[in-house]
Amino acid sequence: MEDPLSRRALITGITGQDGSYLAEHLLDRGYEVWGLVRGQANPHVSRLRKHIGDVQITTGDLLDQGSLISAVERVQPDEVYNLGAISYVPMSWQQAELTAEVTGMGVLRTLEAIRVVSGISPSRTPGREQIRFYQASSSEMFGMVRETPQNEKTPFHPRSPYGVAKTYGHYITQNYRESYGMFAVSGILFNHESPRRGAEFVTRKVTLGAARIKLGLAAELRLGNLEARRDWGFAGDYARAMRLMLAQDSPEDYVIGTGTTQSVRDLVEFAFATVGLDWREHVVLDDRYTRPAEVDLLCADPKKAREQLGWEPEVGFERLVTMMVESDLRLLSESARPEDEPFSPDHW
Ligand code: NDP
Ligand code: GDR
Repeated sequence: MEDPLSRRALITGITGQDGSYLAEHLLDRGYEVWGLVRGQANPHVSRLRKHIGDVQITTGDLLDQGSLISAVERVQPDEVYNLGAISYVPMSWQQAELTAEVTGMGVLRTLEAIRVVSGISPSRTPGREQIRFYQASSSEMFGMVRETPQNEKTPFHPRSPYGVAKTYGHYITQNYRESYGMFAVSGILFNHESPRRGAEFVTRKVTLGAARIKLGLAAELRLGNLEARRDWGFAGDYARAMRLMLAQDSPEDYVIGTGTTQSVRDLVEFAFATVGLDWREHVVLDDRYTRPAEVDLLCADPKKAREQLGWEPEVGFERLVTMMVESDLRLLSESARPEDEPFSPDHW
């Protein structure tokens, strides 16, 4: 494999939470980093540029095969990380077809772009210096699980159109590896969070909610199912795992998580206690936030990643939540007027 210091990466979904952490990590390792960005004037690009100056941008959309071929042709990457998706699970019931197109078929289109640009066919397999492909698979594929913790061999039973689309993306990645000999891998990542997490996801909704209530900007926080359990880790740790998967000698899939699990109730209790509040005085249960089909319990078995990649998470649940609450208190305190608040409180 080439010297990692001279490698070039193309990241779809670079304007999202994971895209920003992965871009930082790869730049730190000496990579040249390109981001695929959709739209004429994507408002998220200025936020990305503000934090990470050295990323180069090329346009394209996971819905448009030609644009992906052009992007791969232009960038000539050594590695492609497909992080782009409709990633918010409730949205996938509201826009099930679009979710299938972006989150599912977008994977096929990205693999096809690599295959076409590399001239790969059943009779012409890739050479040693082929483009390596990472697919952002998800613990949502496990869905209704019958065994815990979950590892690479646990069967899938997705519970949302998002989970179904991710399962297609996972299998088509495996299929391109088996059909064409491509270096194509999936990281089955469990929930990972950070101060950059979108405000619609439960961790950030809770840390922003606790900070707002603490600062007198709100009185209550409305939530759905408090009993769901997740394996929550820190997004910065998970970006390291993505690169490691592409740096192996052979292409394999890996489960990435902390191996611990907490309920939404635990999350709320801890976040509110961090700012000296009793959550029971502020949290209101609201049916609008419950889902047609829930994933009750997720907990990773990251043994393979630990043993083969040497990967370990560095940030635990309490440090993660504290980091997010402190960041939100700072952001809200720095906002001069309510309309300057960093994110809208209600994404539903
Ligand atoms: P985000 O929702 O923060 O980011 C999603 C990204 O996808 C954005 O950059 C968005 O760009 C881009 N995107 C959306 N639609 C398209 C499209 N049609 N064409 C190109 N790009 C598009 O997600 P995360 O960063 O949290 O997650 C990254 C990936 O990892 C996703 O695929 C997610 O499903 C998966 N994943 C995430 C986990 C987590 O806990 N965070 C766990 C397991 C998997 P735009 O600026 O244009 O909106
Ligand atoms: P998830 O994350 O669906 O696991 O998908 P999310 O934070 O949205 O939900 C986690 C759990 O919290 C419960 N919940 C609520 N969730 C939200 N968003 N808002 C609420 O008010 C609320 N109340 C309770 C949910 O029911 C659920 O059980 C995330 C995404 O990043 C996916 O893209 C990724 O693949 C998976 O993590 C792994």
